[in-house]
Amino acid sequence: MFCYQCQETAGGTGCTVSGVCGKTPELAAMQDLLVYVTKGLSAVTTQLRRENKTVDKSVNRLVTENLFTTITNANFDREVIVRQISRTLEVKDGLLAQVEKKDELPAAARWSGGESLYEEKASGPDVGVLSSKDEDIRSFRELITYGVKGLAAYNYHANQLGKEDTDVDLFMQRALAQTLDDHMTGGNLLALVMETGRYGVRGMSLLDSANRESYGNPEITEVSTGVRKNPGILISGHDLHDLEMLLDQTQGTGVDVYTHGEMLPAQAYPAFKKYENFAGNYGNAWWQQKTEFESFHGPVLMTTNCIVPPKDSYKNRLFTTGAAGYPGCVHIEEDKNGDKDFSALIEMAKTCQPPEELENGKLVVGFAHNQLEALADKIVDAVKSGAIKKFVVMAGCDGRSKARKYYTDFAKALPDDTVILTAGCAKYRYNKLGLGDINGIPRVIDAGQCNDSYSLVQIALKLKEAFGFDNLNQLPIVYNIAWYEQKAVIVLLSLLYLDIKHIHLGPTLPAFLSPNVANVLIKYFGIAGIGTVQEDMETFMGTS
Ligand code: SF4
Ligand code: SF3
Repeated sequence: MFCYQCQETAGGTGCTVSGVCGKTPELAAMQDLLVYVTKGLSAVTTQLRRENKTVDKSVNRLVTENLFTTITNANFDREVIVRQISRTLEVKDGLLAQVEKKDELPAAARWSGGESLYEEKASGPDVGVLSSKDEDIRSFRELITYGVKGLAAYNYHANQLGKEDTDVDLFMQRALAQTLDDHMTGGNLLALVMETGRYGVRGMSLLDSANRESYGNPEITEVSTGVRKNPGILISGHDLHDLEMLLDQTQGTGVDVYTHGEMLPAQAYPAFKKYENFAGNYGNAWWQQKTEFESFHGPVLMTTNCIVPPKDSYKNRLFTTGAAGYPGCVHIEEDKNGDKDFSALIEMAKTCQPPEELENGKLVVGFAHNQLEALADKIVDAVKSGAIKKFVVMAGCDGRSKARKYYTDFAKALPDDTVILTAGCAKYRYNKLGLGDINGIPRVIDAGQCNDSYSLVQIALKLKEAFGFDNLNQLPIVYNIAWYEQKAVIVLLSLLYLDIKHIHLGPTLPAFLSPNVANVLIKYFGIAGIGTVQEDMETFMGTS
């Protein structure tokens, strides 16, 4: 195996024996093959469209689902991946028969074979990261592929809420096809990286409107981190539609529903507040789940990444749904109407002890762009009066690397006249520090999940307008972003597309950036890594 798609890749270069995330070589091989056949399918659909032929919308869903399934910590179930490969090949073969100019298609589009051939194909020279021999071309291709994977995750959630943007789907497929095209030069691929960012903004905007139209505009909300007396179900991941179905089905059962990790921001949507059994948030970011799922005592529903391979002590209580999966854990399927039956979790919860208290505090969430726009005048005044000197965007992911303590220390060291703008699970490094407020504006402004980084962009655009600046880089905003998996890649590419300069990315730069590609990003965008807290405080604040 060779995988370097996430920040925790072994030795900072690549997982080759097994994944730090728990991915086995067998699973890695099948995920590589799934990406390969999905690219092949995308080359076929892109060619068909060029030939003015229609492609059924279900194919868009298939591409989105396949990519989402392969992001870090989403699906560890080899059988699911094998099934997706077979389904993809079947669909692809049917479409391939309609292509007139088959000679123009890459090998991945023409390859087909039964399940008995998958292993051999997956470990052969055509499949996987190392199939691109030139390290810079490989680097660009992987950067685009990971960006498109992140975009697929957001597209998937929007699709679940009945929203789609055909241009996003078509782009994803064209981009995947172009990563197979040997005529694409480094320059062409750099342009495609930027285009990926452009569609990243579009995908996040699509999901933003899907969420708001379905559940209302998030509003400032105090969330308890304590526990109640009833047994509970813990829901984690990013899928709000799953949460809605779970809340509906738990009414009157005596079972409470708690959020975990990236589900915390759901607490700010008006539509969910009507449920009396919607309890607080339990625990922290994904990587602490081994202890937190244990002490929760009740069933846990993983709607997306990040799954940590579970301990036997609670594995029977771990359920997956959507693109998430883990072998041996019950997967809740969607029926043909898109509904899911969570009765197995509810019945189990009734037999479980209530959750054990981990803490008993409050978190303030709900600063998505509408809420921030309502506060814009107050924020602008605070900046003009000098009460707020700087905003620091610290959005992104959390992870288990010890180096991430940097983000807690950095947040603590920030001067009192700075405000942190955050989104994603990176926030758990500093959202319980009690950093206070500035004239009623909290010093940690939490816009929501990683995809809600879109809200941070919206507020930056609003401030730019309020100050009459020409571009976003003139604002008193600095970027110190933490990344882990591929959704952070699409967020980063979206920021680059918006021409945001001098983003610091940590705790390490992606291993999939070759030295030359990294230099391009440094030269054009001023991207940098992180240093020590003191060094970075000087860089960002001009003070230590
Ligand atoms: Fe390694 Fe990350 Fe790939 Fe898992 S996803 S195998 S930790 S690089
Ligand atoms: Fe976190 Fe996995 Fe990326 Fe959605 S839950 S930000 S890491």
